[in-house]
Amino acid sequence: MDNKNKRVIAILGSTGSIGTQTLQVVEEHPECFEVYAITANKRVDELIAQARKFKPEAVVIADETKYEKLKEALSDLPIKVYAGYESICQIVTSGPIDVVVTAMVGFSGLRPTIEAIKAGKAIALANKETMVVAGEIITRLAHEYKVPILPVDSEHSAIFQSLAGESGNQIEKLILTASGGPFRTYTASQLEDVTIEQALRHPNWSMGAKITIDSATMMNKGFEVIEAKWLFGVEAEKIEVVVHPQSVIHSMVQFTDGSVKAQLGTPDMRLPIMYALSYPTRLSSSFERLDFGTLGGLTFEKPNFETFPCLRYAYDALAMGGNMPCVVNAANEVCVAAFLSNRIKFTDMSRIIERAMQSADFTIKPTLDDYFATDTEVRKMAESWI
Ligand code: MN3
Repeated sequence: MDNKNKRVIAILGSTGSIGTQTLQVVEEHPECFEVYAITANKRVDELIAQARKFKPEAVVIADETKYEKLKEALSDLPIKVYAGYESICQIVTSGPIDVVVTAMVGFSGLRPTIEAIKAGKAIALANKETMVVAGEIITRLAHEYKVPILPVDSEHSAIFQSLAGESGNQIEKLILTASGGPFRTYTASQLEDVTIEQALRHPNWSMGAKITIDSATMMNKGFEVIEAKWLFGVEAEKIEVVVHPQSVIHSMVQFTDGSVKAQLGTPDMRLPIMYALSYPTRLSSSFERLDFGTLGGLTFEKPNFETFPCLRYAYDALAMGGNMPCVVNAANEVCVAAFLSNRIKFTDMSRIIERAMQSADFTIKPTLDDYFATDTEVRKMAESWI
């Protein structure tokens, strides 16, 4: 990549963990990237600071009550200011944008991602819920509009990197590594009394609150299995999860000759973000290196599906197909928010998700509208049980 070939990017969810790290990648290589648009949900002060620093063409705040403040704070700069969810869905279609980094949280990522694909924009996919909910539609649209979906999730980036140069070669198995989260060694009864603070203390990765809780329940890994199925076209039976507490191997691919390829690195999200944005080129970075001399052992163990039932529910949902992954996602979003606001216990989350799977209307061939209806229905249902 060179100056004449700057990639023009839009970052949805620029004030979140992935969003701010994406901007750090831009700072690392200003000659390669140009920020066209940034959007945030409601963190208006952070958005103002980012806009003043990176001077994008446009900024969008989803929370319309924050519009006046944002507009006022940027009034001395030639930056277009918009508000509302609809504006986010529109801004991604802007002509100059090459890549849309989808880094917002949850189901809300679905519509802007679809709009971006239909406008022919490459997707740097950080919002895994989009793939969990509607992987079938997203992959079909990406194929139809000839749009690449570049994984930002570290496991999927590792698989993507391991597959470089392997086109045409058969995959025997994808092996997703999991840190196991803060409660890896806990028993089911110990899990009953864990606190929000404990659940938010991830051993290796620094991430947003939603995904950190998902990591603690291992729902995150379950979602990554679903994400891997759609990104790489590999059936669930061929996707294995292995717990690897050091988070040095980010995931692996086993080929039909028995050979296994892995990608290793420090647990730093800027690495997969940068690879997604510069693909197929690798850019230099000042990030920390692995030091094998001091690394010590790498260990592996089987995941515990009894203690962490959310992982099992994700496999079950994938096997059932239809709108079932959407059901699990909606129930999970409600549960994580309820846990984070101290309204339910940690172990209530999996109980409510299981109940939602048993109670929701099942549709085997959902349309996009069906996904929205399922999401609304399940949220209402799960809220009523809390
Ligand atoms: Mn991940």
